[in-house]
Amino acid sequence: MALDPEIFDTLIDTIRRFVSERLRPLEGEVEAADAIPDAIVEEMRGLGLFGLSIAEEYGGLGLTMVEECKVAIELGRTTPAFRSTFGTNVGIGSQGLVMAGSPAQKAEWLPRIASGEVITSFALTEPDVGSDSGAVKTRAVRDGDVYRLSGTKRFITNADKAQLFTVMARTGDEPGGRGVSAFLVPRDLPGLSIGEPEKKMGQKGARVADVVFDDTPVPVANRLGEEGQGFKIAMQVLDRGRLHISAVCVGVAERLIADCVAYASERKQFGKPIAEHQLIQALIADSKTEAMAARALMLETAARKDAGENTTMEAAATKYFASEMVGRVADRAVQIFGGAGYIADYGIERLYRDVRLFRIYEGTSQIQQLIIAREVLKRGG
Ligand code: COS
Repeated sequence: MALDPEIFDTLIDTIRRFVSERLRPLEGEVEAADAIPDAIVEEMRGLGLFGLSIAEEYGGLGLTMVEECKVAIELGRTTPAFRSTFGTNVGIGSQGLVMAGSPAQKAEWLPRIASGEVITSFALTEPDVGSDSGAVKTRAVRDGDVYRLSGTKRFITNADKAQLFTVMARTGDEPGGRGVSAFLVPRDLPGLSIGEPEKKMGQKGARVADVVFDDTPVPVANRLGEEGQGFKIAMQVLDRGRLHISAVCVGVAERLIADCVAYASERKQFGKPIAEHQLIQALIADSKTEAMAARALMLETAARKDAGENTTMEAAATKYFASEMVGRVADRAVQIFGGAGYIADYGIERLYRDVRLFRIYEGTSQIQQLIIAREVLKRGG
């Protein structure tokens, strides 16, 4: 159920202030340290950001998809790593549990996920399994009251901090997704280890690492849904996550456009601000038009999801357009800033590197094209 509009407006105002007054001044520091300051994580807990998508009965804010996307736009106006801090709790780390968890599983974990006491991660990708996520190799072999998990998960966001993983592992011999089940795996189980955080192109401050299972005993009570449902759970989680990512893309694009307008109004060449040159105006107009289109598409798809429609295709189309859009907007921003766009102090080259990931994670642009085409061909238009 949607929040009272006045309460929601107050939430947005508070988050907007938090982003501009607390987060934006720390962007350089986060980049240099590749870490989010603890004090900021604590403030995020206080604002309820870890529980945006979790029902109020479990201590979350219980936002609708439209509301969550509007919050994600605000968080998009700063270094994306800030959003990743609580992003797994709001999205891919918690939603398998929200969608397929038993009342006992929800009662055990959701209140602590919503408060941010527990950080969650989503463990699907493996060294040999990326886009073809039905080909998961990590095995879960039933042994009495436990499943014994063995295998390696790769590029797992927030793995270094997570106390709970939603892990997709193969329980059956059926090929593809049908043999995959989902499990809630606490960090402290024996045989579970975390690799060193990877060095990445961008999004410094958001860490990814391997999660390795070596005969890890996971209680049968921790399975999400029935055996064989894990792939579908993962796909439904991603359908939802792709909308949230699209909203972040819109936020980053709007931030970049505002930065371009400020710079172009001040920077003078040929005796006048470059904003008065029509070729610069064309770059700004293209970015604005595309950002508006992505925002409209994203909000319409979110509203359809709230209305209970199947939005697999629409979410893929939204993520495809929004992530490619913000790539073009960032590229134009570097162009408008010229030499300054290539220099670290201005922050534009940092966002240019940061946004590159949006076209890859939660499904590459090519996977989104495939999902869109399959569905359109099935529907006949
Ligand atoms: N919602 C619910 N069910 C879904 C679904 C969705 N979005 N997508 C697929 N399924 C179901 C299908 O209906 C099918 O069910 P049946 O076996 O009952 O017929 C089953 O899952 C298998 O579907 P499909 O045959 O389409 O699976 P494919 O192996 O062809 O894979 C893609 C489909 C490529 C779309 C999927 O693997 C994918 O999204 N890959 C990208 C994963 C990704 O985003 N990774 C990023 C890392 S995680 S941050």
